[in-house]
Amino acid sequence: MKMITAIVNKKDAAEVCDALAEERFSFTKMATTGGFLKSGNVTLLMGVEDEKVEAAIEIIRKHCAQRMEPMPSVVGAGVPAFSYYKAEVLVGGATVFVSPVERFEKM
Ligand code: 2BA
Repeated sequence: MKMITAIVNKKDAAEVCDALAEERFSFTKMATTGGFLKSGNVTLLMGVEDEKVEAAIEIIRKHCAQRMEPMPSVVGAGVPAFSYYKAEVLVGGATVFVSPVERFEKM
């Protein structure tokens, strides 16, 4: 079994979750915040059998779009505004980590 941790744009989250549920994947949806843009995104935790990992990733890939997002003028404490030379960043489609699961139990 693997744990898929998928960080998706909140604009794509509903569609991704519907598509995963339709294919009977189990997942936990968490409201998260990107460290750089400090705007909301959604993180999905999915315990997935090894042979279904690629299918899950394909669903995520299919439903997550790349988009340009505006950068805040100040991105951290003490950091001066620099949006005048880079006003937008390319975000997504999704950021996906696949990790081994040592043990899985439901009780
Ligand atoms: P954020 O941290 O808000 O980052 C949003 C986008 O800003 C990133 O898109 C990337 O294009 C840009 N960005 C991030 N850090 C940057 C930096 N230090 N300098 C310049 N540009 C930077 P994505 O790469 O598609 O990431 C989307 C979201 O996925 C991120 O939101 C973060 O929540 C998560 N993420 C991405 N890579 C990660 C990683 N290695 N570990 C944990 N979370 C990650």
